[in-house]
Amino acid sequence: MSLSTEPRDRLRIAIQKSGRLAEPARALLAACGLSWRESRDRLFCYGEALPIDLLLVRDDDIPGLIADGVCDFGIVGRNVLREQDGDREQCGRRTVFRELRALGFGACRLALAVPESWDWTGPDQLAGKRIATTYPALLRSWLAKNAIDADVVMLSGSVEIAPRLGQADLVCDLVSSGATLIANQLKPVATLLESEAVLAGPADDFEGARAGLAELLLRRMDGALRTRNSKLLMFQAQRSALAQLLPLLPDAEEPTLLQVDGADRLALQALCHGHLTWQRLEDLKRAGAQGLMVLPVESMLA
Ligand code: PRT
Ligand code: ZN
Repeated sequence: MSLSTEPRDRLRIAIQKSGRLAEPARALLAACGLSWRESRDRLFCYGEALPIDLLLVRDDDIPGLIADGVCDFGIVGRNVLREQDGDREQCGRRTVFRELRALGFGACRLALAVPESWDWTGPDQLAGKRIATTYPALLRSWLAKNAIDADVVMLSGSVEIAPRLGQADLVCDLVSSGATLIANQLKPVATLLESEAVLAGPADDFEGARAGLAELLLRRMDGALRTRNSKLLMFQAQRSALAQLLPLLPDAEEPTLLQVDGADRLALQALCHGHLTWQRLEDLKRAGAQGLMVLPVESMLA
C-alpha cells in the first residue's frame, strides 16, 4: 500500500481510529453507501463499494494529512480543525483546509472555566492570569480579540486539574455535559467556540476523477444527513382544516397535497425534520388529521 500524494483516482478519507468520533464517522460513511475491506494493521481500509478508502488515524493528524494532500477529506472536530488553522495563521502560513459540512455529532464547546470560588465579573479579570489549555491558538486569538494580556500554559492533557495542582489559575478546555468541570470545582464563564464533528477538505477544488467522486460523496452525505432525523408524515383531512394543520408542521418541507374523494378531501404527505412526538400527532388529530402515519426515511437524493 502506498500513501504517497502522487496523482490518484481513488479518494481517501481520514477518520479517527478510536475515540468519540470513530463510530459515528463510520456509521455516516456507511449510510452514504461506502463499505471497506479491513486491513490487518487496521490503519488503512480499502473501499469496496466505491473507490473511496479510509485512513484510521489520531484526530490531531487529520488536518495535516489533508494539508499535505495525503487525504482528500477528514472527519474531525471543528475544535481541532480551527486550532490547527489558527496555528498556521499565527505562523504566517495560509489556510489549506476548509469545513465542508457540519455533521451533527460530537457536539461540545471550547470554554473558559474558573474556580467555583471566583466571582466572575468579565474577561478583564483574566489580565495577568495563567490559563491552562490544549488549544493555545484558539485561546490566543480570543485573548487578542478581547485585548487581554494573560499567560497561556500549554498542556497535552489533564487540563482541568491544572488549577488544583497550582500550574494555572483557570482553564480553557472542551466541555460537553459539564461533569468534568464540576468534579474539578470549576465553572464555565465564556464560550470560545461551539464545536461538533465536521467534514473537512482542502481549500482548493479537486481535479480529474476525484472531483466526480468528491461530488458524489457530498451529495450522498447531504442525503444521509437530511434523512437521519427525518420522518415522512402522511394523513388525510378536509381542505378546510389545512389552516389549522399547517402551523403544526413548521419543520415540514413543502407538503404534497393530493385530492381524494372530490375537491374537499385531501391526502397530505410531508417530510418532517423535527421530532414527531405523540403530543404533536394528537394535536394534528384534534386539528382534523385522520389516518396519521409516520414512516422512516431510508435514503434521499436531491
Ligand atoms: O486518540 P485521539 O487523539 O484520536 O483522540 P482524542 O483523545 O484526542 O479525542 P477524543 O476521542 O477524546 O475526542 C475527539 C473529539 O470529540 C474532540 O476533538 C471533540 O471534537 C469531540 N468531543 C465532544 C469531545 C468531547 N465532546 C469531550 N467532552 N472531546 C473531548 N471531551 C473531553 C474534554 O476534553 C474534557 O476532558 O471530555 C471532558 C469533558 O466532558 P464533560 O462531559 O464532563 O463536560
Ligand atoms: Zn487527539
